Amino acid sequence: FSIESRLRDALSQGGLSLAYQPLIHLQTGEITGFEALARWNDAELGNVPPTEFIAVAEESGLITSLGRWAAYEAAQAMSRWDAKYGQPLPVSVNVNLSAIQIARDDVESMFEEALRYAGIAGQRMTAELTESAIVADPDKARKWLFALKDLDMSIAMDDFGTGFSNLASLHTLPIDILKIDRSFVSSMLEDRDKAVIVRTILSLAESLNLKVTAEGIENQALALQLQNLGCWQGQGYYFAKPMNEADAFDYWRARW
Ligand code: G
Ligand code: G
Ligand code: MN
Ligand code: NA
Repeated sequence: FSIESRLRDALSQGGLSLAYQPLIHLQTGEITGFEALARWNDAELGNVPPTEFIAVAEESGLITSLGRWAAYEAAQAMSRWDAKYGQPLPVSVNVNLSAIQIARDDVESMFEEALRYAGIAGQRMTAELTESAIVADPDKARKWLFALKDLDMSIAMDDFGTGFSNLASLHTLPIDILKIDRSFVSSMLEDRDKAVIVRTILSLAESLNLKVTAEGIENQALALQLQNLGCWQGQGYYFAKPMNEADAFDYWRARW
């Protein structure tokens, strides 16, 4: 309860921030974008892990304002990077959506307003959602997913492989990217079963014409293996940890 009221204050007083983790094109090494990850450093509680405060936000209903804040903040960060660089950076930002947030809010107008407010093209923003967000209400999902496509946004399925997947929906809904969960990726070189799952997801994605991001790439051997398997994009501590807005810009600038 006390965490909830402190989170409410943090949301209204600018106490949250976003950290940005690079997304790397595995064949070229280029930085294609960043995943935006919420961070909360509270004066009394210290650094509260996102899994903890996201859960509190979902239980309390604060997830609607947290989600809106994240979409606006991510779009405005891009516009601040553009201003610093003098022209639009060729990168996109991935914003995470909670299934509970989606059920309660109009994410279509949220993104439309956030993009318009910051003056950012929709093609520079990707929505990350989990399978549960679709399973909960497939008809509603169809409507807002197509609405995000009308904004030129991309759609990524987060934590892919861990949830209940209706494989038909991958084909009938406008999903662009599968993010293979790091529980499969990080141990795929030692664990044959994990490697089989990763290869199966890659071949499923190829058949359905979807792009794949491998999460949890923690060393060079994994990066090379996924590159050899033809995986499109990678993310993980081997490339970079999530970093603040200024460091993310410098990271991009130094490699561009
Ligand atoms: O790196 P990390 O510990 O930041 O993230 C932990 C979890 O919190 C991840 O599953 C991530 O998707 C989730 N998360 C981080 N930021 C957000 C956010 O802005 N909105 C939602 N819904 N989830 C987030
Ligand atoms: O569920 P989601 O994919 O949004 O979660 C992203 C989370 O994964 C963040 O907490 C981020 O810090 C974490 N993460 C990113 N790269 C790695 C990695 O290489 N190894 C591990 N263990 N965690 C990672
Ligand atoms: Mn994610
Ligand atoms: Na994930």
